[in-house]
Amino acid sequence: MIQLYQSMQSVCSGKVRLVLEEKGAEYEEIDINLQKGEQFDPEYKKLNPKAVVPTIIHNGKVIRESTLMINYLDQVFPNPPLTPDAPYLKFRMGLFPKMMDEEVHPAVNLITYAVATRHIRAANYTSEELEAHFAQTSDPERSRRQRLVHEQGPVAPVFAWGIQTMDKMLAALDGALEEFGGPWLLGDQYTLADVGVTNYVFRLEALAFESMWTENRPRVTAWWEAIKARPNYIGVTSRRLEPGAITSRREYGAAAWPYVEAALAGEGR
Ligand SMILES: N[C@@H](CCC(=O)N[C@@H](CS)C(=O)NCC(=O)O)C(=O)O
Repeated sequence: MIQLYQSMQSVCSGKVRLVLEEKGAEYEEIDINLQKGEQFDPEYKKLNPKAVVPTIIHNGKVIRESTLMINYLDQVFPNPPLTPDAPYLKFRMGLFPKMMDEEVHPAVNLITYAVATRHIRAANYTSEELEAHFAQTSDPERSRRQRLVHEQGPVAPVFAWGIQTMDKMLAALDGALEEFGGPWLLGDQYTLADVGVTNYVFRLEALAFESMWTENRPRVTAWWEAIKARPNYIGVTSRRLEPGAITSRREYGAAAWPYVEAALAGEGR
């Protein structure tokens, strides 16, 4: 049995659940409440010194970093395989997590914070508690940006960068679907490339930003419908939380949509 330290709405935890569901592996979810700062608990930091989720324990070993983790799980549970055999496809698969880890993950954090999290935090925390939260982060640059969008919301120029980065990700999905002919990003085989991007697209949908692909990217629209129809899609959130249950973010997202349109039109570039 695998222990998965996670948060139901975290994109990185979602990647891991998608793989565990695809493999039919048994796992126990242990929630780390990120809003309450449980990731900074000294006991948890012994498992994950960066104070982030997810972390898994498998056969007494601690495994962290979601991209490395899903590769590990694909080897530990070989069926169905989620890595192509052909070297070129393996290389193409690797470009996706590189883009997610380096560009898309910081962008999605920022967008979510600017659109929704700031309202949730403002309603539930005193200014002293918020200050304490910003102060204890393990990544000062991320904290600086969060503080900025906490104060300014989607008006902050960095929000446009976040949206343009997500648009670049959607263009990369579209490019792969065109090159390999679908239905999955690398063609016939559903792979870790599909797994690794699913939660980022899910987040855009949870913020009611799906027009970013439904309006002009029919290949991405068809891929996304196929992704949602897969049995492992239950892992995108958690078996305990239906994907459709995340509705409050859509209201916040609808209010922010004019800023998304402005960013897509090139303002703030
Ligand atoms: N590189 C790490 C990133 C993990 C990460 O950023 N996790 C977020 C949730 S998606 C988190 O725990 N954030 C808590 C915080 O920043 O305080 C991975 O892929 O596992």
